[in-house]
Amino acid sequence: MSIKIAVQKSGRLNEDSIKLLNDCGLGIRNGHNQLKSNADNFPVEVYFLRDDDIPQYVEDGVAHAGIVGENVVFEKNKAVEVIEQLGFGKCRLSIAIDKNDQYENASFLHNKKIATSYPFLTQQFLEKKSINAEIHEISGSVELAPGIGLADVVCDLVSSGSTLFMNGLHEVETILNSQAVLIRSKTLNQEQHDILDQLLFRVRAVKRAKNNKYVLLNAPNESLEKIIALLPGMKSPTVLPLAEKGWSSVHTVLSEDEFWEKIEKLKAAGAEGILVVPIEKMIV
Ligand code: PRT
Ligand code: ZN
Repeated sequence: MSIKIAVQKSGRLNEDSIKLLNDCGLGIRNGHNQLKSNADNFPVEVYFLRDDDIPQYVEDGVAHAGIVGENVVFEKNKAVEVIEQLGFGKCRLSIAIDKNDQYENASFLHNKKIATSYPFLTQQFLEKKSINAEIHEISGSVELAPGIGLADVVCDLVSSGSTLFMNGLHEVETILNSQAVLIRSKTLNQEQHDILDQLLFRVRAVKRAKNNKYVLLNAPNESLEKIIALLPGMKSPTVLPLAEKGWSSVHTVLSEDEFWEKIEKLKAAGAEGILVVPIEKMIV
């Protein structure tokens, strides 16, 4: 018994998806020229597909799980379960208009022609705002549509914003914030469910590790109390005596979000020789 997981064959999510599976210990080789690859150490077959097709395969149970952008999952609106956000492939689906136009609210879009590859999500947004507009579906290079007279505005994915900028457009409204997610079929039997749960456990350990750093520092014993009060640790920080009398080494785990702020405070409290080390897996 094994499960099938669909990932993007080539494109923006391909590398990070395979890296995540490999960080989970699966031993997958890249599938640029192949349809599938078997994991070395885990009962999983990885299928390489166009990202747009992944929700349908997972709905049908042809693939038991998949890695795909939330933007695609919600646009395709298939009966699949989103079970984990994966922290890569971050972007947003936004409305953008000519940089010289003024935008106060969504009523600007009344009777406009909107070019997009996301007709379902765009329509949903327009309905929520009670706007009547014409949606013109195109499959690529949406940002060119206003310039060639195909549409007045666009609804497209944005990450840095430079594509919009280079085409004389500015972003006025975000419809959806998106990142890659793990999706699951609703047709799994108990055994498939259990295999996917094991994988999910590993995915969470890898994600947690990526968001945390192992920190070691030296401190004079009289500063210890102040320093320990600043530190969370997995349970509480480890404190070990140094060979030099009156000094200790303190070990702890800090999350990426609070990292720089905490380091400043630790230095101010008397910490020296601070080492920061990446964590490979983190099981709590
Ligand atoms: O061949 P296949 O159908 O599998 O791939 P694809 O061409 O449909 O998708 P691909 O590889 O371009 O993107 C896959 C997924 O990556 C998307 O569905 C999103 O979930 C995610 N993602 C993250 C992005 C971006 N960032 C992104 N910036 N997808 C597309 N873009 C495009 C956007 O469409 C626009 O053309 O990049 C341009 C904007 O980028 P900035 O940085 O200039 O704002
Ligand atoms: Zn696609």
